[in-house]
Amino acid sequence: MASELPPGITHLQPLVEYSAGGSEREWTPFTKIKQYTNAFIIDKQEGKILLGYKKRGIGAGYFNGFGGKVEPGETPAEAASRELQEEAGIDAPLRECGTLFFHVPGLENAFDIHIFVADEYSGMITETEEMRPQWFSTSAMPPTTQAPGEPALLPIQYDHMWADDIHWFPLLLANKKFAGRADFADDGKTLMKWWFGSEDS
Ligand code: 8OG
Repeated sequence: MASELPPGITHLQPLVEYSAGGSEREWTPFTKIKQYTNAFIIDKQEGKILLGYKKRGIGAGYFNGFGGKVEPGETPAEAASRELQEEAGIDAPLRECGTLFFHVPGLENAFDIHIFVADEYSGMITETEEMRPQWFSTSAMPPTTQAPGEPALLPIQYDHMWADDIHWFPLLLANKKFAGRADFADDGKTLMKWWFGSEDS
């Protein structure tokens, strides 16, 4: 069953609601939209996902995928590849798997974030001025066996991520196509209202 989409979501395929909250509130009006990207590497065989600890800018102190603004003349896919190279030093066959429409009152622009994923990469993962890359386990429990000398991978640290991420990461990890919206409070941290859906249930 298709749900009515929050304003700002332009997903073409029908979406089935996956997670929603703050339904007693209205969606915050916005005037302008800026395009952003966010890219994740998921190694299914080893059960791990590459995130980066953001050292500066919007979302500093959070773990996140690698991404940023789509520059004039770029497609979102081109911007995602550029940002992945700039922030983590790697290339990957990224495919778009979702969109996150993100709004903080007081900010002129709402964010239309194109989410990309790849299950392989080339190059050497490198810490940059903006991001410190780190692998996390994709299972809720840390793996019980590791290669000798390798530290155990932590599970995904949702309490050190944007507050909406816990509501759509399961769709990303399950390889689903998804779209959603998250509205934050003036503090830019407190999640007030959200809706996420995927193409199939
Ligand atoms: O250029 P800069 O790195 O500052 O761009 C901000 C990045 O943060 C961009 O990749 C989009 C991403 N981002 C938000 N909001 C949210 C959110 O709620 N969840 C996640 N995972 N990423 C977000 O701007």
